[in-house]
Amino acid sequence: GLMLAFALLSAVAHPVPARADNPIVQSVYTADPAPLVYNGRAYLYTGHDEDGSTYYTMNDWRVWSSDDMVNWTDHGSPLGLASFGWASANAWAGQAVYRNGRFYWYVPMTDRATGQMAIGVAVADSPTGPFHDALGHPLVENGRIDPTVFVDDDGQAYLYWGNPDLWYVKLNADMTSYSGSPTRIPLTTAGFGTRTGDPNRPTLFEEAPWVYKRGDLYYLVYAAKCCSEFIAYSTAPGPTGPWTYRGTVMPTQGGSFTNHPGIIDFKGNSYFFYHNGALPGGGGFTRSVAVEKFSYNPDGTIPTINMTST
Ligand code: FUB
Repeated sequence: GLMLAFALLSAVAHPVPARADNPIVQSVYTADPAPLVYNGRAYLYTGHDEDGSTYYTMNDWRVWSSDDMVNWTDHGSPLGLASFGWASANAWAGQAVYRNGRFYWYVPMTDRATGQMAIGVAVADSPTGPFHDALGHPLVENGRIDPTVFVDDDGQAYLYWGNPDLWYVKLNADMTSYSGSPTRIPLTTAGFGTRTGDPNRPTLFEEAPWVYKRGDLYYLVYAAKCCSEFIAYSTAPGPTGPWTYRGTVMPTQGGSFTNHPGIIDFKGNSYFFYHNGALPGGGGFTRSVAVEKFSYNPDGTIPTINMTST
């Protein structure tokens, strides 16, 4: 195992040995995993909690990759707040996608001009960057966080975001502009389950949406019911709904009051990415990303997935 890891890592530009077990990254605190499969390799885009944080202290994003889901290569920090001239703080949860030869990474940050969160987009020619601000201003000035991006089979791309509500907009083919106005997805209890005890939040949806399609079914996986969050999901016959609540993916576990999902298929298996507080010194603001292999049930439902116990 170790010799193989070093043999693999010696072939790459920035070899930083990563242990084969969870958490995936043990050299820094990471959060908000967003996996992407490109050209037979799994890329993992994450946030970065600064050491010793007692609130969200997040200034940059990180990229990691693997060809076996065991040995991970550190690609450093090809994107940060400093990449966006308009951003002042809070490098929170994003997602990267491949389209027409380029990589687009959607990330929320505080817009210095408004003091509110807004969503920016960075672009690169390689999955590991360097990324640069595609626009020089926010893509969506929405006071919201946690963008997830999905390109449907017909080529139409959608950008969704969350907390406290849930929205989407249709991206144009250039991936850096959109058509029409953002649309609010109705948070019905049939679609997103029932939360009790918070009149402002009648459903379980909290934040961290992750949208994808498998077969004919569209999946929306998300963090439910802060705090402490669990991971839940809904499905729909189309990318804009109507959504039906399907239950729990990952129970509340792991010593971080947030969790954040990302799902891919890779080399014939399905993988669920999440975060917790499992590293030494870990907690709600010093998180670490992890991954579990899983199999869909024959009817397409997602089984309950537990964190690697620590
Ligand atoms: O990492 C900062 C925020 O915490 C993310 O945007 C949320 O999804 C939660 O994980």
